[in-house]
Amino acid sequence: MTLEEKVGKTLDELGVSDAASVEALFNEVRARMLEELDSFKRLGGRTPVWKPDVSRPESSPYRPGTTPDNQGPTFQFPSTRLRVKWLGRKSGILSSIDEHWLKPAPKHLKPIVGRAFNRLRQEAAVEILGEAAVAEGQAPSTTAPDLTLPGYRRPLGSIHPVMRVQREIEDIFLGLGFSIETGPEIESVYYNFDALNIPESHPARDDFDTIYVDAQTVLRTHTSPVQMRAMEKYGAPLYIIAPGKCYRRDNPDSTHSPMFHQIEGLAIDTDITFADLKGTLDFFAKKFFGEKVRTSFHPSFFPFTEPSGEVAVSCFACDGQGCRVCKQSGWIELGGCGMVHSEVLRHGGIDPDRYSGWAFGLGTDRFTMIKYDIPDIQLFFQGDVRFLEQF
Ligand code: FA5
Repeated sequence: MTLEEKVGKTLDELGVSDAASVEALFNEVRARMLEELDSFKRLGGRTPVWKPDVSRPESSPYRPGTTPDNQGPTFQFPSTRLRVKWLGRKSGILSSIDEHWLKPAPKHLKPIVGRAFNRLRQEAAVEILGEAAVAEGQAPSTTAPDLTLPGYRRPLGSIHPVMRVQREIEDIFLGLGFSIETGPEIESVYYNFDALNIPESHPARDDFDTIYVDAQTVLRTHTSPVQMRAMEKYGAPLYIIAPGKCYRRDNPDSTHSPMFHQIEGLAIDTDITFADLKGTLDFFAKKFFGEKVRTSFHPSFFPFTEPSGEVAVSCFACDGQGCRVCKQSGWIELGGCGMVHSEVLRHGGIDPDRYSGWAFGLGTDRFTMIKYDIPDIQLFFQGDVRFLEQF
């Protein structure tokens, strides 16, 4: 016999005639109640279930349901089912027990059944109503929102430090008459390598270093392809900077990130010399780091510039004496530079006998680390608000 059937019979019909059997019967009811509560909680009983009222047409924005005031859409909680089943006034299990076990109980059992019934009723109220209150406390309001309440204040973000530095660099070059140019991050092998005179045998083209989308497409490994796109688009004379994201198969460490930022600079005109490059970068470094800094150029190699160099700036923190910022060297490397290779000019449709140009590529993230004395590049990409809100 199921519990539901048992509570519909009298104690006499159930053959219960002494205190021990009454106790056992109520224990069975209690165990069942706790079991149902447990599975209700385990099965996500706190999630409200949309309960549309089918008496309203589908198109109605309000499909009132079971709320007493019948206003607005409603949700039904699994807890409602549990509450009705156990505590429902008409056909709830406790009402049935009252009706069939307590009221007709023989005189000698009545006080025992009464005590057991009261205990069960109290437990049911605490367990079932308590759980229902918790569940429904998390529910969306079923009444219309109060439009007179003040709104939520959303915390405003701030400009990311790398973007702040990028804009600072852009401003300096805009002041010199350069314009800002952008290019795609998903770039063709042609623009990323071939047009820049980077031969197929070059190690940078290896898929150990470059992220290939397919055989002819890469995530650009530097901002230099924008040089070529700008040459094709505008011809000479040309004065641009090209900021943006780059991607390499570099393992993340304190100075490397697989995604990082560069700023490319390109000037093409008649009679452009290495002295123009030196003068421009020296002016830029003084504007960015302070008037006291000096610049220094060392020979280097890039397939797309000839001659090529690395530019360094005397440490703005120790004035070249050697400190933590410059790792005791007195100098800070800023990036690569050089005179645009004649072959690259030719690929861009510019006559190298008439025009010459210089180019540079700076790591914006590294600049930001130097400027704000940030020890780990990873901090830029972890989205930790405690770090970001300091800028
Ligand atoms: C280049 O990418 C050249 N295209 C720069 C250039 C442009 C030279 C024009 C000449 C003319 P390089 O691989 O050295 O060069 O990168 C330039 C800067 O990007 C580095 O100095 C460094 O600051 C930054 N960089 C490179 N790889 C990473 C990385 N994984 N994480 C963070 N910054 C990086």
